[in-house]
This record gives sequence, structure tokens and C-alpha cells, in this order.
Amino acid sequence: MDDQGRSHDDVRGHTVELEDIDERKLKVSGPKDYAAGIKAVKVSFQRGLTQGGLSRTVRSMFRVNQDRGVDCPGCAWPESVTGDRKKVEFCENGAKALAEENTKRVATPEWWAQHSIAELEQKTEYWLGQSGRITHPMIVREGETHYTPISWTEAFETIGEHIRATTADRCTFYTSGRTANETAFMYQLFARSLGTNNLPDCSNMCHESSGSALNPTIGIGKGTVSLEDIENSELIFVVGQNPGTNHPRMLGSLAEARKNGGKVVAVNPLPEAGLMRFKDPQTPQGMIKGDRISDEYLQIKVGGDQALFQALGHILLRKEEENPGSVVDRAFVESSTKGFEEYRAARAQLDWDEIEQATGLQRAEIEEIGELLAKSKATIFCWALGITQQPHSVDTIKEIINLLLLQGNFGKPGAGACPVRGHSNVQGDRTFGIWEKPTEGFLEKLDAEFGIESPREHGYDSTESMYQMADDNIDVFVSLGGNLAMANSDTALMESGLKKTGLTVHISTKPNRSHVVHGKTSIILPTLGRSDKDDKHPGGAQFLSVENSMSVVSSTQGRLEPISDHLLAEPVILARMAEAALGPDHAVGWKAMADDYDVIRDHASRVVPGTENFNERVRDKYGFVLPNPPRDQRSFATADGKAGFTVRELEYLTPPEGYLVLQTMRSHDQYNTTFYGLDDRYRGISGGRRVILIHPDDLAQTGFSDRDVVDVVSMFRGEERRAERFRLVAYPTARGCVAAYYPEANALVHRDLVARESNTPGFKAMMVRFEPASEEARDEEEQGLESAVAV
Ligand SMILES: Nc1nc2c(c(=O)[nH]1)N[C@H]1C(S)=C(S)[C@@H](COP(=O)(O)OP(=O)(O)OC[C@H]3O[C@@H](n4cnc5c(=O)[nH]c(N)nc54)[C@H](O)[C@@H]3O)O[C@H]1N2
Ligand SMILES: Nc1nc2c(c(=O)[nH]1)N[C@H]1C(S)=C(S)[C@@H](COP(=O)(O)OP(=O)(O)OC[C@H]3O[C@@H](n4cnc5c(=O)[nH]c(N)nc54)[C@H](O)[C@@H]3O)O[C@H]1N2
Ligand SMILES: [Mo]
Repeated sequence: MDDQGRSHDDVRGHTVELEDIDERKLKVSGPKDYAAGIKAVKVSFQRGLTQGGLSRTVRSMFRVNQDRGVDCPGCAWPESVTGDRKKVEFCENGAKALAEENTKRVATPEWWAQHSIAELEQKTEYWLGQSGRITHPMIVREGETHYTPISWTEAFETIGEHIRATTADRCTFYTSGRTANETAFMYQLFARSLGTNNLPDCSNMCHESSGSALNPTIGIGKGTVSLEDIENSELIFVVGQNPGTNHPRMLGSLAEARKNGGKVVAVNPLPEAGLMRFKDPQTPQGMIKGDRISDEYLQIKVGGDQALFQALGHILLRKEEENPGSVVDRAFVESSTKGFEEYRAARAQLDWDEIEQATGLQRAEIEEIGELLAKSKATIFCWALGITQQPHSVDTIKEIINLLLLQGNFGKPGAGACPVRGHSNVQGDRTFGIWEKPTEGFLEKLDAEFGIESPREHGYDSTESMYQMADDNIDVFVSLGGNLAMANSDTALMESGLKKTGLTVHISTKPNRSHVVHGKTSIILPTLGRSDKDDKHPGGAQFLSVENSMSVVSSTQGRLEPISDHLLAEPVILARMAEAALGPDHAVGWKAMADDYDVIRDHASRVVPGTENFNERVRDKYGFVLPNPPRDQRSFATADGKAGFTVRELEYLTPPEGYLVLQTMRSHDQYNTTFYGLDDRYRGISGGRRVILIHPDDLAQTGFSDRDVVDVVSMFRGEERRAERFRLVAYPTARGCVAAYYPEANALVHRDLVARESNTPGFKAMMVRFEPASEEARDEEEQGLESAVAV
């Protein structure tokens, strides 16, 4: 391979010159009442064909989530480890994620030469991502206007120089959740070998609140159910989650649960299509008729969930009192929990008026759900970001745990807690050591294994990293995947922080905004994606592993010809970076690990609990399941071995006069900060993303009309932030709660608006009002709308 990175005949793809993408052609047709169906299959294949061509599409799609196949990079929903897998275990959005990765569009050195950074800074995230896969290592030095190619050797030397020129606490190492277990293990080892726990990750912005609530109460920061539990549960709550878009394969599991007699309760301010009906594209009859998904739908106000769960607790205890022994699992509560009496006392009284105000629900609706819950002998609570990104998120999740504990819903079939993770390996990354607050136990084992001395002081999470960058306290920022400029809160602060940093390093597959708002020196290191073949090793092709939302570790191996010969696998990049920064005599055998991933797994198996005989077990057909004490033995690894009830004050979001609560969410056509297109099909919104969904009655009160162009102003602790040019769209969301797409609305999130304890940004808890957009903006938007047909 040419280490200079300057010859381009070994790039298999083509550059595209994209027009500026007009995001003003908004069409609104209203929410759909079912998800999936034939259209989903059609879209899957169309996107694949446009991006990667027939052969790459077919080869990748049929290998997804199969034995010795590639783990879908879409989401962390598990596949069956016992039953037979379907011939095609993927969904429309998994297929789109693959199509994005398998694209034959390339961003070559010529492409970078044609576009100055100043020009790229004006482009949308959509435009940047659609430019294709990055083919060569690139650099921009202080004062330069364009990225230019750099050899791998020189790139690593430059990184090494920067790291050696500063102290470890002035470096921060971000991880996005696509990173495989082995890579994550090497990365945290690298940071700790340097002497820092500055290991922020996307989990900080995602399910950190779940971990912060679960660890102290049940002694594990993960979910406690298996796929079989879901399919055999009596009652499943789906709270703050939009599975039709974000975890489509979950719909199959919910449909299965209903077939087995289970009931599903959806709790969401939006009537998401996937929560209503599911047309299973894997069966002919499912495709036509469709299965109903939820039996009950509670259209809750944003931030009202803690109130709902307190009310349900009150109802359960009342019923228990009326009919002792009928609801509460007394034996379990006595043997395995603590804090029950305090909890019972706290829930004895309930102010129903306040509960109705906080939730926007009627008492009768909640009583009905309470009835269902009281009767169920096996209940699961599933939740996602609708309840992890608010100031009181940790308290809300602890309230779920209270409910589960009351009825003994741990360690029995069909029952448990199920935080539905996002990125396909975000859970594995944490298991393998990506954490700014590592436990002493983990560090001791790591130090013993490698003969290093890990720092004990906790490091920066993603919010804190942003602060430190903005305060000029960071000299080196390394990003293993991801796009922190767009993903984090307070966009202006985040971007100013990146620009102040001495060196930013991005290990990436595609161009994104973080490459464009870069440090004084910035290096892009292009890497193999999940579906790419990784065979440039002395021992031949290597595979990696991931852990899904239900603690199953399995292998993943790509088979596609990489788009360029200049890409390196992530473990190789990390090893060479570590050698450059730590010198050739460092205690850790970096090269051996990069040469043969079995070596990484051998090391990890002696550090990460539950991965003993890693290399052997990961080669089993469907991998292996990590230990999970609440699920496996009904035991809790807390300090005193008991699971804890908790009592917290009721909290909910109360907007000041003239303000509404804004939540941000994903469209059906995006993967976090990557956009596949402009079609949020299930919500019936296409052609544009700068929209605010608002209840018609709230709209009337603002004095604006449907489709008016407005500026959005957020207010936090007396500080205002503004995002311009959004279109108001009348939509059946809960009263008082409006919704916009992430990341367009991130500029509105004040850096200090975070969840207590977890420090997760309050992406679903902004207070906003609207102001008329400038006349010029309105005129321009009208031109965009002219060609659009309003349905
Ligand atoms: N196709 C696709 N798949 C993905 C992703 C993607 O971008 N695209 N992202 C991945 C990642 S990283 C993650 S973390 C997951 C995210 O998966 P989700 O959590 O489903 O993601 P969001 O789009 O943020 O949706 C949040 C849902 O919560 C609801 N909600 C908002 N506020 C509240 C509230 O206060 N209470 C309740 N009960 N509900 C509320 C919203 O209406 C919305 O339905 O998806 C993963 N999978
Ligand atoms: N307002 C608002 N903000 C949010 C959220 C929200 O709900 N609302 N959600 C938050 C959540 S849950 C999350 S998880 C974060 C997501 O934050 P991130 O994980 O930082 O963002 P992504 O958009 O997933 O990262 C996309 C980039 O990853 C790179 N990439 C893709 N595949 C690979 C690969 O295989 N290897 C490498 N090295 N790079 C790759 C590509 O260059 C791509 O541009 O955003 C958070 N931000
Ligand atoms: Mo996430």
C-alpha cells in the first residue's frame, strides 16, 4: 500500500458535485397510522442502489445480523440468539445506514481541493454527508484554507508531537457508539496510558441518565431483559421512544408479544406511527393487514413521566391495601430490597390535580393503566430518549425502578427494565471501558494486565469537554467516529471550543461538520466501516465484536471491498497513534493487538468481567450473553446487595407565560447527525427539516398561522438563544409541547440545561417562544414553497 496517500488510482468510486440541497420544499400530509409495510422494503433497496450499486447492496443486506455476518450499524436492538433468524434480519433504516456506508461516492483529495473550508462551513450537514466516503488521510494546518493529503506516517507523527507537547489532562478522547468492543478497549487503554480518564462518549448525551438511575438502585447500569422476555411479557410499556423509526425491528418483537397475549402501553406526546400499527415486511399477511402495536396510548406532556409513574405507584399501593397480597410481591420486597416503607409513605398521598397538570392526562386514563399494571404478573418497561434528556430524568427512571421493584419484576420471565440503547455498540463501549468515571475495580485489573498506572481522577464527559474546550483548556481532541459539533448542545459554544483546540483528530468515514469547524491543526483519518473487509493483517482477515441492548456479545465482520486502499482499520489507527504518542518502549504491545484482534480479546478477557474465554465464546454461532445479576439470579450488586426504592420530589416542566416546551427528535430519514434524505415519512413531513410541530390550539394562541416562518427563541436562566427560520406546522402533539428535529435545534440548548446527576443535555426540555422571521427570510422561504404541493 502506498503510504504517501497521494496516488488515487486505488480508489473505487466517484466524486459527485452536489447542488445545494434546497430544504425549503416542505410538504405536509399528516401522521401515518402504521409503520413498515411494502414501502419500507422499496425504500431500503432504492437507497442501497443509489448509493452503492446492485452488487454491494445485495451482498451487504443479506449478511446483516446473520451468523458470521455484519452487525447492523443501525441500532442496538438484539436479534434472537435461540430461535431461527429470518433470511433477512434488517429493517428499512438499517438498510439506509448500510447504504450510506456502502456508497460509491467518495470525497477524494481533489474533492477537498475544490472546496475551501470557508465554503464547506456554509454547507448543510446533509450536503457534507452525501459527498461520500473519505478516501485519504487529510490535514489542515493553522492559517491554511483547504484540507490537503498527508501520509499516515506523518499524520501519526504530528499527533504524537501534539500529545507529547502537552499534559494528558489537556487531551480529551471522544467515542461515538459505533466503535466495536476491541477498538473501545484499545482506546480507553490509550487514554489511561497517557494519564487521563477524559473519555467522553455519545452515551453522555444519550442513556447516561439510565445508567445513573440503574447503577445505584439495581447494581447494574444496563437493561435486565432478553428478547424472549419481551416476546413473553404480559405488559410492556414503551415510554419516550419512537421504535418505528429508531428501532424498527423492535416492532416485530412487540407484535410477537401481542400475539402471545401481552399488552402494550405507549407513552408519548406524539402519536408515532410505529406505536400504532406495524405491517411486518417479513410476512405476506403482515404486509397487508398489519398488526396493532399498542393497546393503550397515553399522550403525555413532555417531562410529565415522573408524575405518571408516581401516580401508578400510588394506585398499586392503594390496591394492595384494599386487597393485601394481590399486587406487591412481599417476599421479594422483603428479601431483596430496601426503602419500601419510605416509598410507601411518600406515595400514600397524591395530589391528582397536580398529576393531571404535569401529565396532561385525565385521572381516569391513569387509573385504567394502573388496573392493567396491578393485574400483570410480568411487566417490562422500555424507554429511550423521551425520558433521558430532561433535568429530572434520573428521578423519572428511578420511579420506573420503584414500580418494577414493587411487583418483583426482576429475574423472572417476561419482566424487567429495558432501556433501549441507541448506537449499535454504545453499550459495549461502556462495558469495555469507555467511561470518564471508571470503577476502581476496572482500573485495578487494567493496571495489573498491562503494567500501567491508570489515573484515578475522574475525567470529562461530553458536556464538560465542551466547557473545557471553550475555556481554552484542551490542546488535543480526538474523535473516534461521531460528530460532536452537531451532536452536542449549545452549538455556538461547542464550535467555538473546537476552533480553540490546538489539534483536532477525527477518525471518520464521511465528511461532517466537526471536520469543518476544526482545531488550529486538524487531521482526518479515514477508516473502514462495519461492512468493509478488514484483511490487511499478517494473519489475514480479522473480525470485531459488539454488545447489543440485551448484553449479547457477538462478532461482526465486513466483506465488502473498501472504497479506497488508503483506509486503515480503527484498531490499527489506534495502535499507531499510541506508539507515536507513547514511544516505542511503552509497556503495552500495541502492534500485536493491531495485528491480531484475538490478542486484544485475550487481554480484555482478563479485565472485563464476564468475558472469560472471550475468543472461544465469541466464535459461537450467536456469541454469548454477559452476566446480568438482576436477570440471572435476581440479585443486586449494590453496596449492601439490596435493590433500592427511592423517593424523589415530583418535578415536571413548567414553561413561563408565553412559552412552550420544546423537545427534539429524529426524523425517519436520518441517523443522528447524518441525513439520508428529507422524508420523515411516518410523520408525513417531507422536503424540509426546519419545522416546529405544534398543537393547533397552541398555534392559535401564538397568533401565528400554519406554515408561518418564525425564529425560535429559547430561554434559560434569563439567557436567550435564537435559531432562525423555522416553519410552524399544525400537528397532533400534546398541548403545550412542540417538537423540532435534532440537530437543527441544538443551538437553542443552553450548556447548563442538563439532567442532574447524569449531566446529559436537556434536549427534550427547552422553553421556547416564537418571533416573526425577518421579511427577507420569509420571502426566501416562500420561493422555496412555491414548487411544493401542500397536501
Ligand atoms: N433510523 C435511526 N435509528 C436510530 C437513530 C437515528 O438517528 N436514526 N439513532 C440511534 C440513537 S443514537 C438513539 S439514542 C436512539 C434514539 O431513539 P428514540 O429515543 O426513539 O429517539 P428520538 O427521536 O429522540 O425520540 C424520542 C421519542 O420520545 C418522545 N418524547 C419526547 N419527550 C418525551 C417525554 O417527555 N415523555 C415521553 N414519554 N416521550 C417523550 C418523542 O415524541 C419521540 O417519540 O435511536 C437509535 N436508532
Ligand atoms: N438535540 C438533540 N441532540 C442530540 C440528541 C437528541 O435527541 N437531540 N441525541 C444525542 C444522542 S442520543 C447521541 S447518541 C448523539 C450522537 O452523536 P455522535 O455519535 O457523535 O453522532 P453521529 O451522527 O452518530 O456520528 C456520525 C459520524 O460518525 C462517523 N462514522 C460513521 N460510521 C463510522 C465508523 O464505522 N467508524 C468511524 N470511525 N466513524 C464513523 C461519520 O463520519 C459520521 O459523520 O447525539 C446527541 N445529540
Ligand atoms: Mo444515542
